[in-house]
Amino acid sequence: MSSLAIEPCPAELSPSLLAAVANEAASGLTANPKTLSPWLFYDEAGSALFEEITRLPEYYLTRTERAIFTAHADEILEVASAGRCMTMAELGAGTATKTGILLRAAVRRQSQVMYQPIDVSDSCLIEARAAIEAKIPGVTVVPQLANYMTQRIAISRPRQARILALYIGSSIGNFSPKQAREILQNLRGQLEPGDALVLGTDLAPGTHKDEATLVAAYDDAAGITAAFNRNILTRLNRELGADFDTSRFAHRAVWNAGESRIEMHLESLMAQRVYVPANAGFPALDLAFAEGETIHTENSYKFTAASVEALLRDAGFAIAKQFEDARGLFAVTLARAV
Ligand code: AVI
Repeated sequence: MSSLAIEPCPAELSPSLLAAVANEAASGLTANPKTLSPWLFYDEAGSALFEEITRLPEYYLTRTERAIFTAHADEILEVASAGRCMTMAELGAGTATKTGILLRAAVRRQSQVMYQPIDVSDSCLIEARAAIEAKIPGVTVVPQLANYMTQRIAISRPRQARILALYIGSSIGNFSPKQAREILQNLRGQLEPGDALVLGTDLAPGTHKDEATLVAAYDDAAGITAAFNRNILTRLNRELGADFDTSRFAHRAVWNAGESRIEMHLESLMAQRVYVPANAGFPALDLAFAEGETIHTENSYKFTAASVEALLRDAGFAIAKQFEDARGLFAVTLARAV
C-alpha cells in the first residue's frame, strides 16, 4: 500500500458519499443566501443528537404523535383494513420505534403481518428488523434500502392484502410543498384504490398552539438542537477538511409565517473567512461571511387540517379520518387512495 493510501478520515467515507457532501458544500455555500441540505445533519453524531431531541421536554412532536397512535391504533387499523388482511410499509422508517404501536394493533387483528420499512440507512433497517421481530411476534420484517425521494420504491402486496403506508414523524415537513406532493404521488403510484396512508404532520401555530411553543421545540433550553445544527459544520470539517470554527456560528430557529415553516439557520457571529479544500473533483472554496449572515440549514413545514387535505387530494388521496391531540399540537391523518 502506498503512503498516499493512508489518508486519515476521508478514507472511511465512500467515494459517492464524499462527492455528495462536496457537491452540497460547493453548491450551497456559494449560493446567495448560503444553504446546506438537512440530510447532512444525519451522520452518526447528528443521528444521536436527533434521538436526544425527540426526548426533549420542548420537542412535543414525537411524544404527541406516539400518544395519538396509542389512543387510536385499533381504530386506525380497523378503518384502514376495511375487513381485509393488511401489510404495512413505512417511508423513512428509521429505527421504527413508534411503528410498534401500530404493528401491535395489526397483529391483534391478524396473527401474521408483513412490515416493509424503507430507509436510506442500512444500520437503521437492521436495528428495526431485530427489535421488531424480537418484540412483536407475528411480524415479518422485509426491509428495503432506498431513498424514497430519488429512487423508485416497490411495495409488495401479499395475496390481495391491503397496503397501509406510513409516513410519520412529521418527516414530510422537511420537504418543500412541491417535493412533498411528489413524494406522495410516487407513493400513490404503488397503491391501489382502497389502500391507506397514515400521515403524521406537525400543526401550525393558531388557535391552540402558540408560536413560542413551536419555536422552543426548535431552540431548546439545553442547547441540543443548537448542537444538532452546528454539527453540520463539524461534519464538513471532518469529511471535507473545512476549517469552520463552530463557536463563531449561532443557532437560530425562526418562524416564517408566510411560508408556514420553522427555519433553522447558522448565523455568523462576525465577519470571517472559511476555507474548504478541493474534494472529489469540486474546487476549493474560499468563503467570506459577513457578520449576521446565515447558512439556512433546514425548513420544517407546519400544516393546518385544510392544508393536509389539499396536499393529500393533489396526490390522489381522500381523508378517512383525522386525529389530533387535545392541545391541537400534532395531527395524524388516515387517508385512502382514490
Ligand atoms: C426529522 N424532522 C421531522 C425534524 C423536524 O422536526 O423537522 C428534524 C428536526 N430539526 C430540528 N429538530 C428536529
